[in-house]
Amino acid sequence: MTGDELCIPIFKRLRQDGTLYPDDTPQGQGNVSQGDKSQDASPIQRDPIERDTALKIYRTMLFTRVLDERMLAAQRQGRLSFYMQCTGEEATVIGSAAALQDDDMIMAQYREQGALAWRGFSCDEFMNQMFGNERDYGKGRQMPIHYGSRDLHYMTISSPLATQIPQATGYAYGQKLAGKGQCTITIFGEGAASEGDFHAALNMASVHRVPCIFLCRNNGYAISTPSCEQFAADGIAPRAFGYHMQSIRVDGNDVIAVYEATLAARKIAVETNQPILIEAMTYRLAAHSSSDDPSGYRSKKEEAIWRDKDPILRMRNWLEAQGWWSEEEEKATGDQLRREVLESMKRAEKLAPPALDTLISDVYDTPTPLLTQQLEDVKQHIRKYPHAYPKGAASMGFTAQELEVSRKAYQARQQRMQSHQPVDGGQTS
Ligand SMILES: Cc1ncc(C[n+]2csc(CCOP(=O)(O)OP(=O)(O)O)c2C)c(N)n1
Repeated sequence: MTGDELCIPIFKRLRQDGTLYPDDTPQGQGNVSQGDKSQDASPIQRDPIERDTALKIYRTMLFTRVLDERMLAAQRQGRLSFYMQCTGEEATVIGSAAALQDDDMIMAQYREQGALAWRGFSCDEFMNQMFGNERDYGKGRQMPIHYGSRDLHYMTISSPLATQIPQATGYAYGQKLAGKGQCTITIFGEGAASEGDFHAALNMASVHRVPCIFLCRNNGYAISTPSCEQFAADGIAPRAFGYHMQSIRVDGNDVIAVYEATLAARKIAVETNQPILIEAMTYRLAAHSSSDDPSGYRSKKEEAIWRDKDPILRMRNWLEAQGWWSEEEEKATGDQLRREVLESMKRAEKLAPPALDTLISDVYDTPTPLLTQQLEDVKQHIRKYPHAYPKGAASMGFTAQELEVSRKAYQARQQRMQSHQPVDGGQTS
C-alpha cells in the first residue's frame, strides 16, 4: 500500500463572503479522525464563536496586521535590524490561541506574534523586544521577534527550527504529572516538520500520552522551498497516524474552523491525555522575512489568488453579516492601532540599552570567573575608547563631554598613526 488513496479532507466552516457552509456538517467531514466516535467535535452551534470572543479575535488580527506593516516599514527605514510578518496566517495563529485556556503553554516558531497579542502582550512589550532596550525581558540578546513571556505562558522563541516541538512534548508530560488540566500547544511550519525533532516529538508524545496539540502552519513555503519539494505525501496531517495519534486538517484562513478544531483538540488532549496533530492550510502572504524577496521564486498571480482568501477579510465579512462590526468601527480601530504602534515605537527607540553587566548574566546561573574577567576586560576597553562604544559607554555613565574628549583624543591618535609618528611618544595608546 503506498498510501496514495489517503487524502485527508479539509475542515471548513466559513466561506470568503462571510457566510457559513449550509448545514451542520463541516465541509469535507473533517472531524477529528481516527478516534472513537464519541470524541468527534461537538455539534456546531448557531453562533460558532460567541460575540465578545469573536470581536477580541478580530481586533487582535487587526493589531497583528498593523504591527507587521509598521515594523516592516521601520526595518526598511533602518530603524530595526530584522522583521518577520504573520500576514495571511492570522486566523491560524489567533483562532487557535483563542481556543485555549490562558495558562496553557504556547511553544511557537517565530511567526506567531498574534498568539502572544491574544494573551495580552502589550504593544510596548513587543517594541521593547524588537529594539532590545533595557525593558526587553530578553535583555536585548536575541534578534527581533524572538519574544517570550513567563507571565503569559509563552515560551521564548529561538531560531533553530523545530527544537521547541520535543520540548513541548516534555512540557506537556509535566502538565500531565501535575494534573491541573492544562495542555501545551506547539506551533511550527511545514518546513520545520521535516526536522528530526518533529518525529521524535510525536512519537514520544504518543507513547507517553501527553496533552499536547501539534499545530502545523502549512503556508506553502519554507523560505523559497515550496511544499511540493518539502514532502511527497499528503502533507503533514497523515503523519499522525503512523504514531497512532489523531489528526485533523483545517482551512487555516477560516478562523471558525481553526477555533473549533483547536477547542475539540484541547478537550481530547486534556480529558484523555492524548496528543493531537492539526494541520492548518494557509499561505504566507508576505516575504519570509525582511531579508527575503519572494518575487524570485513565486508569481504575483499566485499571491493574488491567496490575497483574495485573506483571513481578516473573511472574518470581517462574517462579523458584518452578524451585525457585530461596521465600516466605521473598522476605520476607527485601524486609525487607533496605527497611532498606538507608532507612539509605542517612538518610546521604545528612546530607551537605553540593557546594562553592560547583563552581557554575562544568565549564561550560567552565576557567572564563572572567566566570564567575570572577560567582562572586566571589555569595561577597560570601553573606558579607553568610550566614543567607539556609544551605547556601552552610555551605560557606564560617561557624560557627553567625556565622550567628546575621548573622541578628539582618538582622532588625534589616528592622525599621528597615519603620518607614521610614534603613538603617544612611543608608549602604547
Ligand atoms: C535547524 C534550522 N535549519 C535551518 C534554519 C533556517 N531557516 C529559518 S526559517 C526556515 C524556513 C522554515 O519554514 P517553515 O517551517 O515552513 O516556516 P515558515 O517560515 O514558512 O513560517 C529555515 C530553513 C533554521 N533556522 N534552523
